[in-house]
Amino acid sequence: MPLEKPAHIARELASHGYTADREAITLLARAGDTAGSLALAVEATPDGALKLTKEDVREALETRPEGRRDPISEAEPPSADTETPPREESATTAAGGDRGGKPDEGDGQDPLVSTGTGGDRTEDGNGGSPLETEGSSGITAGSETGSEAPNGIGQTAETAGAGTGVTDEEATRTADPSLRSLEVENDMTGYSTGTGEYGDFVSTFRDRYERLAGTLRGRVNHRNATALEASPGGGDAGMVGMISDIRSTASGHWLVELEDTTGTFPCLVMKDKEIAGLVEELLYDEVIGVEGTLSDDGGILFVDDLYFPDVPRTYEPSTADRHVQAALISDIHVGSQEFVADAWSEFASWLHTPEAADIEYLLIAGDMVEGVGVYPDQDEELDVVDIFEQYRTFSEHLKEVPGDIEIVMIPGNHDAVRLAEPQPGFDEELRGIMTAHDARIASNPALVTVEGVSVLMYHGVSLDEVIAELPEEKANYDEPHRAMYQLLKKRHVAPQFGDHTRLAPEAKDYLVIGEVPDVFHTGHVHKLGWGKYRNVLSVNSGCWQAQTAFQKSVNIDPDVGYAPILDLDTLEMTVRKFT
Ligand code: D5M
Ligand code: FE
Ligand code: ZN
Repeated sequence: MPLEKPAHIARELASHGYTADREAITLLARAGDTAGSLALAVEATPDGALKLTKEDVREALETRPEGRRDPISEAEPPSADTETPPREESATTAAGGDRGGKPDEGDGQDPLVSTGTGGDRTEDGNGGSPLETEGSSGITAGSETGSEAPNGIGQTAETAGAGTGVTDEEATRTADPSLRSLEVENDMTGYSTGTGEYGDFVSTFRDRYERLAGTLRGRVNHRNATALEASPGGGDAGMVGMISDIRSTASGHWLVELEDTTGTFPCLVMKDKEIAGLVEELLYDEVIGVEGTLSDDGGILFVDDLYFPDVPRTYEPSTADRHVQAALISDIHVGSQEFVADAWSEFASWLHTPEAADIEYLLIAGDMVEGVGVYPDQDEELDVVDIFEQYRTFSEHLKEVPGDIEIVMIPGNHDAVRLAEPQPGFDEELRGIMTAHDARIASNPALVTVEGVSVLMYHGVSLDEVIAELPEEKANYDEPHRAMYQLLKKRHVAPQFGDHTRLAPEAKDYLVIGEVPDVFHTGHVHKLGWGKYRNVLSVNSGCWQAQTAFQKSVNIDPDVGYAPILDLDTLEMTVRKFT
């Protein structure tokens, strides 16, 4: 394998325990006698340093003895763009936006990733929107992006690939770290106060209720449960409460019991009302508002209108002030026999190419490793059986990623942190293993603001629950973004407590979606899907793990080796496929 390719240099460095800036890699790729230069650069790197900088490489090359130069490669420096680009599959834009309310409305136009690999596709298979493509090498398909269209019709398109015309200047383009900004909010790492006592659950639910009720009270003419109970019958009434029970009555109507801080009150949704269709979207423990009329005896509220905390229809996301991109991935599952190391390496290699020069951030939404004892019989499919060894191996793979990319990681259900949500970020021991890149480690969930764009990162265990509980057309594994829309609508990442989703009681409910994010990023279900709900771009990244025996048994066909790339200045998406 020729060492000159940037990817190979990165891998070679990773094997020595180093990450490297892209510019350092480019310099090495251009230098003759790459192996010798690499050895010199490593020697020139200060003891204890984990990252090879361009200065280290320059210093090494300047002091290189003449005899070690390679006249052939100096005459024809291999450039980064001679490397075979990854096979790219389709990429379309998150078209859609707010189409007037319910998450399912207009979703027929949400782009779906198709698997075509041809370089001359002109449609995204999604309503005939014209898209141009541009092959990156003439061999493989180009990536495609489309700009947002309000209704999926008449999308314009632009190409994303750097193409064949990349010059050496572009190849060495470097990021200016002083332009970057990255803040993490709602990170509960180190702030867990819960003892698991009953009182902690009361605090969590109270906080959830107060914060979500706050968004509903202005919209609903409400009274509390005790006041409603004391009311004489008849007349208009409303309530804001947490769902404590949902039952169908003998005559097919729905009895929804709402709870607030004063008590509970029964609310009846008649089956022939239009809003009856919303009942199938309801989950236990979510907070809603209702309005209607009190029965003559005052004992029940007949519901005419039902409100979710929701995202305001007028929500306008923020964008970055410059053209810069973030890759949104998850579910790497290092340590599993099904971890697809080749696809990962191809992705990491591609990040070193000029095409990926604008990618300055990498967000990883959980399941770095396969873990141990997560599911029954999981040990039969483990490649690395020791959890710390899994993280060490993961860390080695992460070193293949350019050293100048800012990384944010949150844990998932396979990671070695507590399973109950919110999950604190990795402990000191694991951080010590994953020191490369100096990644930002936060809790699951966490709100990460990247150059003004707020990204709510959540691993996504509750998506299984939303998909199991809601009708197929509202949430399914093939369109995981729709399940995400439901979480946005409920303004809570894991509303229903007690089934798949385990909750760790804390003084505050960190799972409430307090501030509306500009982007919502999840993983877990190993399916790729994205779309916009009321202007909030929802992206479920695929995974880097091929189908497991369990997934085969239940017909889960994972989307493996996809890297959704987000333009932070336009909030447009491109998806790259690596095999
Ligand atoms: O889970 C990936 C997806 O597969 C997610 O939708 C849960 C489901 N899954 C995977 N293995 C199991 C088992 N053994 N039981 C139930 N559900 C499972 P992840 O947790 O990311 O591996
Ligand atoms: Fe996973
Ligand atoms: Zn998971």
